[in-house]
Amino acid sequence: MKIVVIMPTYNEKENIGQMMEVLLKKEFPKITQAEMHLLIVDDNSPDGTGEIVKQNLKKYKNLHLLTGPKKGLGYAYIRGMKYAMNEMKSDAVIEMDADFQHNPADVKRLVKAAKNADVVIGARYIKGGSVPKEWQFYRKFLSWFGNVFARTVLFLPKIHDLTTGFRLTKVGYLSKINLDILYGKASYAYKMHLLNLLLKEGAKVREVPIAFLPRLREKSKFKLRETIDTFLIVLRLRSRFIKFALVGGIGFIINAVGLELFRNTSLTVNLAHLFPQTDSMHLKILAQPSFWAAAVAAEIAIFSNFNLDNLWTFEDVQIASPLKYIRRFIKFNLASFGAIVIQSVVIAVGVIMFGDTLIVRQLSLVIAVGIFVIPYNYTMYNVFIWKRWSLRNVLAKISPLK
Ligand SMILES: Nc1nc2c(ncn2[C@@H]2O[C@H](COP(=O)(O)OP(=O)(O)OP(=O)(O)O)[C@@H](O)[C@H]2O)c(=O)[nH]1
Ligand SMILES: [Mg+2]
Repeated sequence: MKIVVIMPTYNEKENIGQMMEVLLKKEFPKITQAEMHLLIVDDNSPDGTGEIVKQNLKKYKNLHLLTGPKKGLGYAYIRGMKYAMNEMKSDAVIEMDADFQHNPADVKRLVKAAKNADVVIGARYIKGGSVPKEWQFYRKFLSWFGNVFARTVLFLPKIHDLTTGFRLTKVGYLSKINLDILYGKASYAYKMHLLNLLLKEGAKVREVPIAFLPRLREKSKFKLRETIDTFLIVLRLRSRFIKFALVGGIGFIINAVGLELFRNTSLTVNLAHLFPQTDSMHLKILAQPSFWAAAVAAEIAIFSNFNLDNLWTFEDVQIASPLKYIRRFIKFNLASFGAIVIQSVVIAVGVIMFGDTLIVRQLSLVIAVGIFVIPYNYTMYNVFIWKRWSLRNVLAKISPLK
């Protein structure tokens, strides 16, 4: 197996000499299961980083240099990846920083983990991993929050570090990706999109804990703007989910207003009176007018959601024929029935425990929808109504969580 460590540099003259020496003389020889190469992608650094590398090309046969104009980190990596795949015929590439924030000794651990994985992530947010303790609170928080945000929005609960710069990727999967279309090439934000596409191709991922070390020499190129880019890319990759959420938000308002409107109608009060006020929990739930008001409000919201989702959220797989429309609307109702039951039960339990007040009803509704109904609905819509996902893949994603 031939593995190329791709290392972009911009003004790293204080680091690059030592980095080449540590990797090429000390660490690479320890790796026996692969033929290791170092490819430095220097964007014509004005401080002469490229010159330092050039002087060493003769000394090390597995050292390579690509130079070019400065366009941004992603562009540099993509140039390096194409070169490693097409010219060097590598079997895997490793993305790594030149400033010793990635410990050269960890390369060996990534290579070892690649034995039974297509992508190996040097993860900071798992047991044994860390970020620099020198970092200011805001940077620690942004990095941590960015990951939690991306994991939630992209629904990748099993992966703990989506934004790390230290990764190994097998060419078998990398070559399937059109690198030119990646978002965020001007910074490290491209990493989010790349990993997302690799996962869609079915790449098997393993995480290895790494300590992300403090930068000791030379200047940081960290820009807040690039972190914001990463957030925006996460949202862009989830535009369907955002539409779903907006449609759901409209449904939520219909729900909330409906709950109050229908609570005192003769319909819901009479329905509630059909059931005696007893100590039995089941009957007690049905004896609440709010239970029935919530159910009626939910049905109206369902009708609105179905139509808005069909016309907008799932526009690309829209249900057009009238017969199918009716069949799927019935199915949509069946799927939503679960949501109504969840919601009504949570609200009734809340009302019984804390009293039938506006605050209790509305808070119960927020909890019911926020925690249970949203993930349930999105899965149901994609699997059973608009049929974009297979049930098997969904189950594989959520269980068993390791
Ligand atoms: N070729 C190339 N390399 C770059 C560019 N920007 C950053 N790099 C390199 O990419 C790596 C990561 O950049 P850093 O400045 O360390 O970014 P960071 O790790 O987020 O920030 P610090 O924690 O402050 O170091 C380093 O090896 C840089 O030299 C660029 O535009 N072109
Ligand atoms: Mg750095």
